[in-house]
Amino acid sequence: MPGHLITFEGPEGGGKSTQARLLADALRARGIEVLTTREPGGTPTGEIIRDLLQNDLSHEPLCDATEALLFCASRAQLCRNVLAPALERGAWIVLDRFTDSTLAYQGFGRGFDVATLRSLNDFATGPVRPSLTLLLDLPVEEGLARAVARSGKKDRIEQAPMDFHRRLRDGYLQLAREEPDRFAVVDASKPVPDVTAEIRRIVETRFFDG
Ligand code: T5A
Repeated sequence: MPGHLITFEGPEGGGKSTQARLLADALRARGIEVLTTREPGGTPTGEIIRDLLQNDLSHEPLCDATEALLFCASRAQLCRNVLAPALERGAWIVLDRFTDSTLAYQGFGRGFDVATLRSLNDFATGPVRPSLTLLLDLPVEEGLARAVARSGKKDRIEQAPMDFHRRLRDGYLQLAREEPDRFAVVDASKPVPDVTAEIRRIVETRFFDG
């Protein structure tokens, strides 16, 4: 596909939304067509799934398998209807969370078999793959404190025990070690301008010959 998909990943509160917006602005300033979106969500169906996943809409406990499948359902809709057509026409996409979130949260966090989740991801994404994944890494206590300071409460997944959050952070770092050509790990505990500068440096090196 002629376009590029850049994904932001990491534990809660790492600044993914903030940095995704800043990176999209910088790419647009170069005259590139850039689409920004998020998971779960990014389509009308995906946004309904997001509400279901985050806000206890059904008023019954979601079982872990349902949770995993709902994330993949939202992904399938986004890939087919938005990402693949945009990449085909040469656009760049800056995406707040993607397949690695399922491996980290549902795999390392909830304990599902990672190979099975990779198959589900492949089924959901079809040919769509990230060119670059920016892993915004920080201690989980710090990230959760930021997320709570912003919204005043924890959503359904943020309420999970600290062990869950520590496992998924370690899982992300393992995924990054396994695919060093795709992943770049960024220290997200630094101030916003420092994180932005590091991301610019990585993107320049990766796509614009430094
Ligand atoms: N999920 C998602 C799965 O379990 N499986 C999946 O397959 C997928 C796709 C999504 C939830 O779903 C889970 C993961 C999540 O639990 P969400 O609301 O999209 O939920 O939550 P997050 O993606 O975690 O996003 P957050 O909004 O919590 O955090 P961000 O986007 O990382 O951070 P951001 O930019 O919103 O910043 C948070 C706060 O910190 C400040 C910001 O101003 C803001 O107040 N901040 C900083 N403060 C100090 N220093 C910095 N460097 C800062 N950067 C930002």
